Amino acid sequence: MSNKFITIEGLDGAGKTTVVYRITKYLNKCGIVNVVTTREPGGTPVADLLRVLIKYGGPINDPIDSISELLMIYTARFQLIKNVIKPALSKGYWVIGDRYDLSSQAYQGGGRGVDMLLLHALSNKVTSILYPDLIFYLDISPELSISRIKNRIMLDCFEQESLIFFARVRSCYKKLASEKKNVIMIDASQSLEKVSAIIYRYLDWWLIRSRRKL
Ligand code: T5A
Repeated sequence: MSNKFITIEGLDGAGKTTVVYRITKYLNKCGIVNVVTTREPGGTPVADLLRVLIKYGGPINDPIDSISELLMIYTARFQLIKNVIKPALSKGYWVIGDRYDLSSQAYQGGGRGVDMLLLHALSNKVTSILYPDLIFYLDISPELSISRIKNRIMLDCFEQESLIFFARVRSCYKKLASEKKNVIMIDASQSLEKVSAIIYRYLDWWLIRSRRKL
């Protein structure tokens, strides 16, 4: 456990990308400059190719099955862990991840309803290799999620999903947040300033805790 692998989770539009940026700036302000950020799916040449397929689907005559989607997501994640996250952590860098394994459990497990045996096998494999030290789950309603993303020029497959789909994803996220260790659930319907202030407080606590363990 490095204490340096933090991931951000939540529905589309929850504010993950914004928070990853703010955490990085905050760590820099605290004198921590070696910070790598990741965004899933993606982050290596192979994972970025898969990101396009995962987000926009296959051609009309070859639509992507939900099991294939799951396998692609995990392929992308394994590439990212092996070629980016692990090497960064082993050099002593902090890694701030925009999505990680809880996303697959919430979207593919909760949203798509894929075969849970397969999902758990993949998830257990990934989390046994690397489990985040700290996870911020930004909780918003499906309605707020859709209202924050609806004006985008191009919506991906997930962003076009129904309220019911997002409700299933959220309820799975909330269940996971209550069961898993090191998950901090934050009401992300609050202003960005309030959400950031809560996260900075946790980071202060986390930094003190990490330094004591050195
Ligand atoms: N996926 C991914 C799976 O199904 N399974 C998986 O295992 C993985 C890893 C990725 C898609 O892939 C799926 C889920 C996703 O749909 P993506 O484009 O990377 O696609 O999508 P997201 O990761 O969801 O990124 P988004 O950009 O859609 O959402 P963010 O990053 O949560 O939100 P952000 O920071 O871009 O903010 C969105 C807008 O809201 C505002 C921001 O300013 C911005 O305009 N905002 C706030 N406004 C008011 N108050 C706040 N507190 C705000 N926070 C943000």
